[in-house]
Amino acid sequence: MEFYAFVHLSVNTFTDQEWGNGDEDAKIFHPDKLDCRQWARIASEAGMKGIILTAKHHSGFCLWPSKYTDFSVKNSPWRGGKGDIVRDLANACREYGLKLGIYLSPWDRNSAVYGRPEYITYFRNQLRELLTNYGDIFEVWFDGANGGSGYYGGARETRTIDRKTYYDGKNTYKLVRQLQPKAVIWNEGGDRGDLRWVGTEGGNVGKTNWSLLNATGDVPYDMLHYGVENGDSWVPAEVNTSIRQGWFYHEYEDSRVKSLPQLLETYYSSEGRKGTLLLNFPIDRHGLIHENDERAVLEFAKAIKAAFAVNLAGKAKATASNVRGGAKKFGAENAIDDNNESYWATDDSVTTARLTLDLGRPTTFNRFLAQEYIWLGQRVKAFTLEALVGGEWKEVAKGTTIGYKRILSFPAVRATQVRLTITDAKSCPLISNIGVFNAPQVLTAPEIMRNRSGEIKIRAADPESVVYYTVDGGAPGVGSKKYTVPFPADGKEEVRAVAYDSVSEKSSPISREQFDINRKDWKILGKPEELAGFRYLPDQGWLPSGRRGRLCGSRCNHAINYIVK
Ligand code: FUL
Repeated sequence: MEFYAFVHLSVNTFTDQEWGNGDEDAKIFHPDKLDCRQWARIASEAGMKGIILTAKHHSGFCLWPSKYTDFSVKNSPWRGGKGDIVRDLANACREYGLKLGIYLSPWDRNSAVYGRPEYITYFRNQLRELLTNYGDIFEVWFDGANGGSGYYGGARETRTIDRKTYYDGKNTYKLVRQLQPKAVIWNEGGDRGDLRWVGTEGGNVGKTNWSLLNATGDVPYDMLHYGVENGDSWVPAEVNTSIRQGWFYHEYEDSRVKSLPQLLETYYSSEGRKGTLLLNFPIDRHGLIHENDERAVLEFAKAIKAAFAVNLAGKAKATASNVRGGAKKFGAENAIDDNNESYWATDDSVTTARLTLDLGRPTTFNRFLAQEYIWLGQRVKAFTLEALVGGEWKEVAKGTTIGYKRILSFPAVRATQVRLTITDAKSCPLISNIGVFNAPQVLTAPEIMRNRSGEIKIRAADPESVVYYTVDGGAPGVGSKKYTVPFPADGKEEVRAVAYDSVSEKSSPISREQFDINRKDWKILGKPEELAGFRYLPDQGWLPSGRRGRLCGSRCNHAINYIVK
């Protein structure tokens, strides 16, 4: 699936909370412009392959009219209680050629029976509704957040469960297999599913990433994040993260949607490390993906498309140090034939091998992509990448696991040949695809910051961009000062900066920051008795008691927290 969407929507969208308590009034749920076709259109335009919906989050509120509870859309004013969001989304997904996935929170802060055996029956009844009434489901997501305080039918207490035994995962999974045999089950590692959590919601999985876990035993962070090299069960990593800080919509995050550089970093740290990427959109109170999120994801999709538009290895001449039985079927050229079903393979006993691509002429590139023929397992443990620059082999990158897809980024090199050396593998390597790309620089406006000691730091989104800046209010460009290291600037400053790609001769938008006198240079003016609106507390220093005034005189030894220049 590679890249697919998560959408979070529930009653707590309307209370501005990340987790609903379960005591919300269903009447607050009124996404007046809800349009699942908008979600599906955006997901499809972004190149995503499916959408997973929080059919029921921890609040217990159901986005479909479940027969088993009143706490659902049927008692909300939305569409007069006649609506069904799961149905709408199933239809929209069908229209846009996307797959539908279901998130059903095992923890239910509304249910009176949560924590008792009856709840498992309730939970499975709901699962059955979702897995029978809406067509094919590609993924079932069982959240790991489990037990705690809640409404619980009015009990308003804290309920804890033994997460290892309470849900009887084995039998719940049986139900999923029976109702949706093709669906994959995600969980946070406990009852092994088909996909695993990666131990963080930060948007990254380990650079070393094995798709294996052991079928039994605990799964600590390291196993979730890096997998288990010699594990006995196939449980690949799914990287789930949100396009904003929160999973649910909060208006105050409208201006904090992840930037292009942040999303690209997520991409290279998830899909680029053999994980799938499940990117969340918090649905807003109108029932829509906010325009800022839409803009961000489409810009991101465009940047990825541009980065991997042309495989510069596509027409190369491929040779290998060893080919299984010398057979054409396993020849090096299979790694660049644009067909993931064919692969380069070595003899059984050969676990170190080299594949060389002659690019025919000097070629500039900064990305390397490799894929193993994953149907026969994950094998590569370590590899290096070298480029023939000016007649000499130069190491440009190295990595550990490859798996389904590994992408390495490095400063652009201009070379006539490139070679992949597998230095260690669990058994003979099988490489189905290799790509060499020259990703255009990401030219977003550079970030300008000043640290506590007064130094200005400028950071371009792309480490290869050249940064030019001015401090006199003038427009920066080639010919202005070139930024190399942080520079001191204690006084009032206006810094403007631009990132520049010397190859394409393109520039980023200009960023501009105004700094006031640095804190460390703030001076104390006036005398303590002159302080208007401030109180001195011996243990806390000066605190504003309403409005700002002039502050303590320079002869005063009091600890001062608030100082006016
Ligand atoms: C977490 C939940 O607690 C969050 O609210 C969110 O649904 C996230 C995807 O999983 O564990």
